[in-house]
Amino acid sequence: AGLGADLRRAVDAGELHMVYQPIVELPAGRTVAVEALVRWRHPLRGAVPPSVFIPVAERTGLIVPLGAWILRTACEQAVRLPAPLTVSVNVSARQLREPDFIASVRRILDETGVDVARLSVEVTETAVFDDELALASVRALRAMGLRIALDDFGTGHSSLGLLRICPVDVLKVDKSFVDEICADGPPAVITTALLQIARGLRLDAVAEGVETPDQAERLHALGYRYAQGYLFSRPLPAADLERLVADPV
Ligand code: G
Ligand code: G
Ligand code: MN
Ligand code: NA
Repeated sequence: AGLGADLRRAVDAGELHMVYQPIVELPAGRTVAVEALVRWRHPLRGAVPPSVFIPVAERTGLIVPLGAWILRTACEQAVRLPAPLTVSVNVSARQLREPDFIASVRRILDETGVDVARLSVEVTETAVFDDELALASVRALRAMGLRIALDDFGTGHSSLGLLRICPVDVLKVDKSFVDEICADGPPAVITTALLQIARGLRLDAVAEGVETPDQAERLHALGYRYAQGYLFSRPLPAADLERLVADPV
């Protein structure tokens, strides 16, 4: 069977689970938030990465029930984490365009009893670019009290004009820019510029994909306050995350 049919079966069979990657405050590395990321352990294929199955789910429309399951699971996790830790959930373009999306979010918030202040959604520039339906959903989420993060910032259909029409609280600066940073390398022109934009607009900036102490030091020196990446932690299963935040090292 194709991946689409397999994925439909997998959702029902409980083969999917969520992992959570810490977003930390520099320089100490205290966890202030987590990003929820979905994982699929296929009984035969092994681990299928979301970069493979999320596009399939978007194409087939399965992202709608899958996205609802992801949001519900992340909300249940947020309830179990100590305040003021927030949970950030990726939402795809297809979900944002679904007429029922906002009603479904409302239902999940009600049923899980999560405080909306503990919840962010991550959307890409491309998802909201030139799409009034998607923009309306983002505005509705913001009006409900969720924080909005622009994911992979700088790599999509970038238009700085988007920052004027789309409500945003957090810029997530893409790993590809962070990769260019090293202590004795050329000046980090794009990461510097993106931080200035965030500051000017009073947004938080998160540097993504930080892998080396060198990058973390340089980001801190540039003025970055928040970072995420394998240097601090891989995405963790719920139990490991709960241990980490209960007993920080
Ligand atoms: O976790 P990983 O780095 O393998 O994710 C690869 C891609 O899949 C990223 O672009 C990420 O945003 C996306 N992704 C991971 N988890 C989710 C999810 O729960 N929902 C959606 N819509 N995308 C996700
Ligand atoms: O597109 P999005 O930013 O949502 O994707 C996040 C993805 O990046 C997650 O799948 C996560 O596994 C991956 N990721 C997080 N930190 C690092 C890192 O330090 N290095 C690499 N290569 N990938 C990372
Ligand atoms: Mn993300
Ligand atoms: Na990203």
